[in-house]
Amino acid sequence: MQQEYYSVRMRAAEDGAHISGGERLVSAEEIEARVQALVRRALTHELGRPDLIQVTVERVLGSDVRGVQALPISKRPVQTVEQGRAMAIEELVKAGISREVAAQAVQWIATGPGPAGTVMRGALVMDADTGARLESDPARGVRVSKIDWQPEALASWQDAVRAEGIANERIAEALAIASKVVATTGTVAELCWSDDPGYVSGYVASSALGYVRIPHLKEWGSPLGGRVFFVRGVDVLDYEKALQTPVLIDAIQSPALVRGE
Ligand code: PML
Repeated sequence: MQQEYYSVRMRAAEDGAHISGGERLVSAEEIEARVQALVRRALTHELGRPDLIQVTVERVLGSDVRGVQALPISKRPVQTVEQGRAMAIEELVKAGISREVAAQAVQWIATGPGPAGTVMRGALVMDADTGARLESDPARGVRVSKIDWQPEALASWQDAVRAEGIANERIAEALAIASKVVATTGTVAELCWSDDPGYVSGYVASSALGYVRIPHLKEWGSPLGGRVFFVRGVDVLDYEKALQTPVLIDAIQSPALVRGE
């Protein structure tokens, strides 16, 4: 019998404002545990208890699941938010994004790209050359779903990066998303930092740069964060569909961690 997977998606909100979310792609045996973990994440978020938690479980055929290698991780040693944002712009320029567009993307995330300066539930899609925003629903943005690690690949990655203190769920999830979007959707580069007030790191990713971590991209306590996907020459509806194709991260690169930057 063909192997089946299940996409498990959670989103939590309070008064219509996004609080947290999560994506998994798991076997039937893992569904209950994953749903429980995602609901716990929603109920214990530092922004408070949501008034809405939506969990969706959807079957996915194994033949539709594509395997992708995790991007290698490196880190840039910045001390301040200003240095971090300047570094993010430099890395995006290296990835082929125009400097003006890179600066505009930083500005969007820093000021809240949703209606009236709020954070968005999904990511922004920006034309890498003109900076035009392309999401079909600019209030909501786009969401990457059906993404996870194959358990053995996750264990190898955790072993490879443990000594660096980054073998945690948040970074594993962000790395899986970045690896998927650059490998399978034609995304030129991604910029992301968290909207959690207690987490100030983020990254720039591209197929040539890998996953470049930047430890300071916002001030402690700020609820403003988000993701931008930079694209070139895509049909946005096809692009949004590609973000939903099922992917398992099934291999890591050697080295998984690039030191000495
Ligand atoms: C998020 O938690 O919302 C995104 C995480 C981005 C940073 C992950 C990292 O530290 O590399």
